[in-house]
Amino acid sequence: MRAYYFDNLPGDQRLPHDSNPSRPVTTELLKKLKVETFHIPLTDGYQDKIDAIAKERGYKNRDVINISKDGLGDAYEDKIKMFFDEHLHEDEEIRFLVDGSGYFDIRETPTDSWIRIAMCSGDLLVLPAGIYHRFTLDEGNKVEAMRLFKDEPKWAALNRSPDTDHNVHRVEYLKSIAQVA
Ligand code: KMT
Ligand code: NI
Repeated sequence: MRAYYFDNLPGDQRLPHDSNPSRPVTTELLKKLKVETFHIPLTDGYQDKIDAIAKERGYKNRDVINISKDGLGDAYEDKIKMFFDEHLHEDEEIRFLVDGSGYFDIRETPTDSWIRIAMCSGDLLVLPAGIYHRFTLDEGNKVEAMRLFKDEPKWAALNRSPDTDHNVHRVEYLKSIAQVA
């Protein structure tokens, strides 16, 4: 897992969009934004480690999604577009990459800059409810991701709009990261 500021240049979303020189983002900054990352090597027993995290954090359900042309078939183009539309969820988004690699872009507050998180297999990412983000495959064109859910899968993506700025989960998120002066 590596994080850096997105360069904001036009071009294929699957390219790294790193800056020259790169502007790295630390796990401490991600933590301030309530974004958590873990790495669980895909060696023997990794499933037990996932189970332990899931138990500790109360993630009750899970599934695996294969994001690739083969995995998504006719839905491929639509899904790729949908994932890259800036959105929020009313619940945490928890993803563990079982195979492949891809990018999660998250919005920094208060700058509204994009931070790109480059994820490889074995990386686990927890995005808080209410954070604006998007996802894209990289040039490898394949991600197999385990999606963990706290309760019933509730994966409505709310695309960013003036309305979502007032969404209660958005407002709570902003409160949760506010600095005490
Ligand atoms: C989402 O909601 O942003 C996603 O599920 C992205 C695909 S999971 C790697
Ligand atoms: Ni999402």
